Amino acid sequence: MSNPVSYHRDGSVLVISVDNPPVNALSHAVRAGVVEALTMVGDATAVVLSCAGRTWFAGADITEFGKPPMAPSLPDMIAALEDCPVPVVAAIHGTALGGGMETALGCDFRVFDARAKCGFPEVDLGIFPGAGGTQRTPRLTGLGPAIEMCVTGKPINAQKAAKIGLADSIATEDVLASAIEFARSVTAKRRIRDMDNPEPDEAASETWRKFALSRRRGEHAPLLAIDAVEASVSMDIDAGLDKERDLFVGLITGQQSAAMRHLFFSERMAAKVNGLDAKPKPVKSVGVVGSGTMGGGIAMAFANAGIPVTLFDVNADALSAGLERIANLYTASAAKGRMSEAERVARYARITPASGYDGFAGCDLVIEAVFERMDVKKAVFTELDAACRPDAILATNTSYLDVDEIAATVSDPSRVLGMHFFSPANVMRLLEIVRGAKTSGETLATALTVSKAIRKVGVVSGVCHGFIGNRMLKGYGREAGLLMIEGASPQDIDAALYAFGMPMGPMAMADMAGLDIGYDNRKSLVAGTDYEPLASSVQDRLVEMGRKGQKTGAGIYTYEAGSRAPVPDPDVDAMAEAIAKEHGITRREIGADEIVERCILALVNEGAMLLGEGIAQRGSDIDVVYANGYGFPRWRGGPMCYADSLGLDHVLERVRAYADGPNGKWWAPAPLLAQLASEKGRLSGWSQP
Ligand code: 3H9
Repeated sequence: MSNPVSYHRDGSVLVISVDNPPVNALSHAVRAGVVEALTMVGDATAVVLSCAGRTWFAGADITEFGKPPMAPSLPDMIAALEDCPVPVVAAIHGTALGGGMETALGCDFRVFDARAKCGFPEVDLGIFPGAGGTQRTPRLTGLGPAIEMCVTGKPINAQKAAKIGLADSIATEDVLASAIEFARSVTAKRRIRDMDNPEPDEAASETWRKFALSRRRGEHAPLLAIDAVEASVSMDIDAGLDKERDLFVGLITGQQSAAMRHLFFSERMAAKVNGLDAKPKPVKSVGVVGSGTMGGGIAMAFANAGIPVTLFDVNADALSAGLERIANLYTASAAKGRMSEAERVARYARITPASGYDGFAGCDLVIEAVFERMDVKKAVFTELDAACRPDAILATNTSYLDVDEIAATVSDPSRVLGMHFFSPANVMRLLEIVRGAKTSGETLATALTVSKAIRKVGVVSGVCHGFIGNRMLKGYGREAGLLMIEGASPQDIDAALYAFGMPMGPMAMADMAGLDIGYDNRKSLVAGTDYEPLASSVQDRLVEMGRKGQKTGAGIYTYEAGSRAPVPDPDVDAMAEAIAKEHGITRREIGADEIVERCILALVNEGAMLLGEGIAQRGSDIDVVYANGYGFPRWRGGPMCYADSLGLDHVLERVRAYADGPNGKWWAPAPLLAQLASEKGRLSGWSQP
């Protein structure tokens, strides 16, 4: 491999350039090259460190984590920058992230391109800055901003970086030329390690601890990041760096970081489909049929990404209401400072209402988001077939229905596929891309590219009832429903799964979604074959009483007017008790461990089942679906990764035990689970041969 580091003199300045595509990760060759280049200072009066390509260093090389360390380490390289006898200036463009930002802090000065950003996203990998970021940042910014950056992981722009002391200058023209100019003007080094300790800031520590405990619940890294940054107040820099390293090593060798790194790579891998070499078609304008919550959210997702949208609804009043809802959402976002006024106006202006299907005549892609009923969907696709260009891609947003049956209604089914968004579609990152039997490679490749363009994580699924996510959820909901009959209260079930790390338990979730959705969906299924009727018996009775969940003020829980806080209802416990009696079931105390085990292993077994059937391409794709669409705790890596962490032998043994139990017919072990358990394989690492 050619050396990614080169250097040349620009007058009195030594310019070191790094070129390690795609994101200039600080791999071993880069670190070694920079250390070596720094020995070439000679009679130079200053050094400029710069990167080629699209960005400054995007961080340590994550692919090296978990492998034996190779000197020089990142801290060694940063020490070499600090020890350089002349001032070193960082010329930052793109994103200076993680170890990349720490490298910049090892330099004496930082010149930012006006569009550059910097941040510490390590927390999303289950770690925190481990190459001095927790000690050097607060010496420049004070404690609060340093903690905020480490705990939220959110990058800040160059202007904010200048405001809090991280950027010394902002270049409006060429950043390298500006940095060289800057380097000529500096006369002395200004190492952060020689600066005073920051002042304590108890209020900031307290605020961000609270934030970490609620918004990053269950994660170790954010709280330890606060401990590390706080150490900068009282410890000298070397003692602080030692403390940072000790805590960092504990995190990077732990299960949480392994799980979050697994998701990092899995999310990028999901976009790659085995054997797909077709080129995507350009998508410059999109149509959406149906202006309800889902259709509106989909329209916003495209408008937010700069893609013009035509929105149509057969019901003119619904269309006006949908547009008004979109306008209100944009106004609320702008009021909260999430977008500028100009941006609000521009995004809304990208959505054009249409008065008929002929409004889609110029669209490259049209997405149907109407009522979840096969006859309605088919009627829409027949209209689309007549109104759209023959090469336009037609997508259905169905969550359960057979995409092949829908595709059969159009003259060329190769241009049909499912694009299953998650609500709210303008916010949720997951997009299930459902490949029908006749979907062409070009259609699939286009949907994957569109997914990235609208900043979603696209995961490809085959056709089956509920695709990857909702099909697996069936087992999870089934066990929750059965546990309620067997003796666990709804609040016990929700508390156990919340403690496991889910954002809310299945009972509260069912109430939020509306109990009637499952009820209606079950009508087209066969009780006892497709689903376990006992598991939904309480919910069925509730729906028949008009208790459909939050929207009717009562479901499994009751809700005070205007509140979303679930209030346990003894009538529901009594109902579960009565049903148990009718079925001759003796109710018993059920602990949190059993609740979690049954609900989560039901997910795992179903996941292994659909991997074996070829519905999902890889185990890691399933993890991506669950982490991005269903709130599965990222620090557990997704259900497949979690099963691997338990050990597949153990998982199989427990699944077999449930298969021998009273609801055993639903627990037949997935053949792939049995196979991988015997081969000492991993579900999260498995992919279709
Ligand atoms: C760290 O720095 C620890 C230190 O504090 C302490 C150390 C002692 N390493 O995302 P993209 C690959 S931890 C290796 O699609 P984009 C990525 O897998 C690090 N590879 O591009 C993909 O590969 P492929 C802290 C990396 O334009 C390709 O680059 N830093 C790394 O949408 C393109 O990636 C971070 O967490 C890496 N660090 O977004 C930043 N980063 O093509 C992580 C990327 O084979 N990176 N790759 O699938 C990012 O957030 C985004 O990649 C970035 C570009 C915003 C930079």
